[in-house]
Amino acid sequence: MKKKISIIGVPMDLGQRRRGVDMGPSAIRYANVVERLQSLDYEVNDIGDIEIGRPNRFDIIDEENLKDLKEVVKANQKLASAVSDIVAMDQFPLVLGGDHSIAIGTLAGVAEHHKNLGVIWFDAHGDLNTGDTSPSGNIHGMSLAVSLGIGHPYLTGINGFAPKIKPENVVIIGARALDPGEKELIKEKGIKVYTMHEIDRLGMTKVMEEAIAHVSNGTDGVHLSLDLDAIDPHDAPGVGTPVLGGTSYRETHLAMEMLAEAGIVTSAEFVEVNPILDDKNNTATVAVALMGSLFGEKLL
Ligand code: 6HN
Ligand code: MN
Ligand code: MN
Ligand code: MN
Repeated sequence: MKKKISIIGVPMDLGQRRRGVDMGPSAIRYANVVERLQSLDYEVNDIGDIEIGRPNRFDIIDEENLKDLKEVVKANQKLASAVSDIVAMDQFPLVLGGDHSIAIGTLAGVAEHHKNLGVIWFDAHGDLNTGDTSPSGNIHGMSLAVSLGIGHPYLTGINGFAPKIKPENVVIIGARALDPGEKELIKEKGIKVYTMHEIDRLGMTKVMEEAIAHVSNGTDGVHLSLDLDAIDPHDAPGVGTPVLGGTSYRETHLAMEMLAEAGIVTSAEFVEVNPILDDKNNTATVAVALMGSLFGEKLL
C-alpha cells in the first residue's frame, strides 16, 4: 500500500432521495478517520470536500428516469479531476461519501491512470441499473453500470472516455437486492457475483480468496467501492437503503484484513453513510474501523 493517503469528501445526496447522506463525510471525519490512519504510519492529507450543487429540493429534475442528472454529472466531473490528481501524485485516493453515485467520478479519475482496473463492489445492491431498468430513477443505483459504459452518455462520458472498467475485472460481494434488469445485465456481461448465499455457503474466507484472485488477474490496480449497506443493518443502521441479511461486522473486517494482506488495493471509497438515519454515529464508526483493517491495522 502507498504510504501517502489523500482523503476527499463528497457530500453528495442527489443520487437518491433521502436527505442526510451529504453529511456522511463529516460523520466519518468526526469518527477520527485521519487519526486512525496516521496511527498506522500513513502520511494523511485531508483535502476537504468537493462542492455539490444544491438544486431546490421541491424541484427534482427527472429526465429519462435520471433524477438530478445534470448536477450529478457536474459533481462527478469535479471528483474525477480531483481523484486523478491524487493518483498522479502517487498517493492513495480515499473517497468519503455521500451516496454511491460518486463511484462514477472516483472510477473516472482512477481509470485515467489504470487501464485494466480491478473493482471490488461491496454492496447489498448491484448498482447496475440504467434509466430504462431503474425502479427509482436514482443514479446511485446505476454507478456500476455507468462505469462499465452502460447508461446515459452524460454519465458514461465523464472525463471523456468510456468504459472506465471491464466486466471481467469486477466482483460484487454481499448482493441480496438485485432488480430484474440488473440480473439480466449480470448474466449478459458474465459479472462475477458473490451474493449472501455464496457468503453463507462458502464463508467469507473462501469468497475473499476467490475474489482477490479474480480482481488481481491481469489488472494494474484494484479499486474497493464499499457501500455500508452491504453490512447487516444491525451493525450499520445509518444507510438510506438498508436490506436485512447482510455481512456481519466481523465478516466485513475479515474481508478488509484479507485485502490488506494481499496488498492489492490502490484506491477506495466508503459510501452511503447517513448520520441522520444512524444510531449514535455507529455507521461512520464502523466505516473508520473497516478502513483501519484495510490499511493494515492488526488485532495483535
Ligand atoms: N445503492 N436497486 C435500487 C435502485 O433504486 O436502483 C436500489 C439502489 C441502491 C443503490 O445502495 O447504492
Ligand atoms: Mn451501492
Ligand atoms: Mn447499496
Ligand atoms: Mn450482530
